Amino acid sequence: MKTQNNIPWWQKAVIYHIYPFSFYDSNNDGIGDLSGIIQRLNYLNNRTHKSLGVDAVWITPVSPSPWADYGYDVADYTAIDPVFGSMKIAEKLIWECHARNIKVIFDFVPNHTSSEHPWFIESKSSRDSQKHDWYIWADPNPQGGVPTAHRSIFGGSAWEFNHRRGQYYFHYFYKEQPDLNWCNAAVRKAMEEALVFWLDKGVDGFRFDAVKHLYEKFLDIGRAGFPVRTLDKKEAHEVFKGWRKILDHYGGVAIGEAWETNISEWASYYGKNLDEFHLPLNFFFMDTRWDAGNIRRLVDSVEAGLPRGAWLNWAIGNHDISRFVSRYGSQFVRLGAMLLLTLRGTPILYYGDEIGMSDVSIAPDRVRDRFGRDRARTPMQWDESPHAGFTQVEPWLPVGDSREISVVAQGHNPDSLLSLYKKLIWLRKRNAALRLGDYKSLDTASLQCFAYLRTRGKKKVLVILNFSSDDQKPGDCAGSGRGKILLSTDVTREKAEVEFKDLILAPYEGCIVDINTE
Ligand code: TEU
Ligand code: CA
Repeated sequence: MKTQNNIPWWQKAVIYHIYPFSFYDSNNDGIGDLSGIIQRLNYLNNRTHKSLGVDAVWITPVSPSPWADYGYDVADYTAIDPVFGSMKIAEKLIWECHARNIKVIFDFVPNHTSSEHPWFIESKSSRDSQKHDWYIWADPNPQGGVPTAHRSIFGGSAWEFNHRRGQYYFHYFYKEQPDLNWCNAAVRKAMEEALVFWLDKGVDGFRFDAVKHLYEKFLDIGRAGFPVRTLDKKEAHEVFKGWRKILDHYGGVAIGEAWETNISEWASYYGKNLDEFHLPLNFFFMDTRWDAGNIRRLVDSVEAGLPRGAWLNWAIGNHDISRFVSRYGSQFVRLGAMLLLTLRGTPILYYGDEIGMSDVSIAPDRVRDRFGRDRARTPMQWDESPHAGFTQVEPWLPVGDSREISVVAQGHNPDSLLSLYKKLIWLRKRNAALRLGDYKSLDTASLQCFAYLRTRGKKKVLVILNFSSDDQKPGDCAGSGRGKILLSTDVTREKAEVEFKDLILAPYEGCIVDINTE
């Protein structure tokens, strides 16, 4: 068996996903910033059980951007947007994180730049410009009009006309996000240089945005819909391998964002020889039925589809979709926490989910994102003061009700969701079976329960989750008669020895049970 020391840090980590606009505003301009993140690092991990205990932060883009897509339209890959801080503050952030054993993962947006990036400004200036082929340009079709009928995921045509060139450029996302031409070696090289720039600053990895769109194939003019993705294209895999080599050289993690619903397609991002992404993001919990049978089937099939030798990751929310509580209902919020933090694979926790933040409705005059994603990007609710302690001025997006849903309110309460998250994270940290053990699902007497074993050497931990609104008896599912309760979603439950046949789970209760096999 591998010793723990050979296991890369990102397999042992819990990652915390920060939307920087909304984490903490240090200078009272209504927008979160890097100094704000620094000021709140002790909340994330001060090396004691009083803090959340996360091991890494993934911060969505903080480079200069006109914010057509809130940072995902990058105008300079090797600088920091002044609203978020400066290069000096970014360096300080990296230093302060490392001082607390927190790794730093940046977001990297390779598929497209901002339409205000100097590369695009040069590219659109003329058909003879030096960067004329850095983006995807096409002539109007012979009848005039768009080259093909392809659509942008955000609505409308994927083609935008440019008068100077008398040509169209392609944008899979907003028209302010022209797609780079990845067939061009100069583009590939410029992007690699940007990666190395941040790695040399001490960044520990990247979450590579929208990687399934790097290359596309355009079908006939008349064909509507989205361009065909060309994952089967050798070039895409070569690019992923190139990034992976760079990351491996620095000991960093390469996380790939490809929102796949098909397990074998998702698995293909690991690479045939496990030489592409370390962690292709897992979206299988984002839009599914939240019941025991379905969740078990899903976890079992993702486990089965994982290439041998690869490592999983799990998440229950992100900045592109409705909050977990609003998607599945608040009754599942503790169960979701326990599931996320007891499965095999790196958990990725979206800021605010640890206190159960829900979607905030956005009045029409406050809308920021044209695609309707603001509701899950609202300011972190620190306390119950006027702007939830996030800022002292009107924040960039409205805040939710922070009377009960806040870090301070829940921090004082040992029964709160936040306290449960802390317990789960610290338990996972000290329990090798939970952190690294094998996974095996079990049949339970009640179909409303999902139970699984996590095993590492002699250490065995049983997790049982009751997805129903009634008491349930999971029965003798673990094949062993008894165990000791380590943690329940009802944190007041006595940490006693239990006979499995007698164990009764309350509605929506989950339990982690230590099984001593010695
Ligand atoms: O998202 C890519 C992506 O898959 C989205 O189009 C997703 O389908 C949509 O947001 C669902 O609501 C990434 C980022 O996460 C997203 O915030 C960016 O807008 C997008 O890339 C473009 O950079
Ligand atoms: Ca600010």
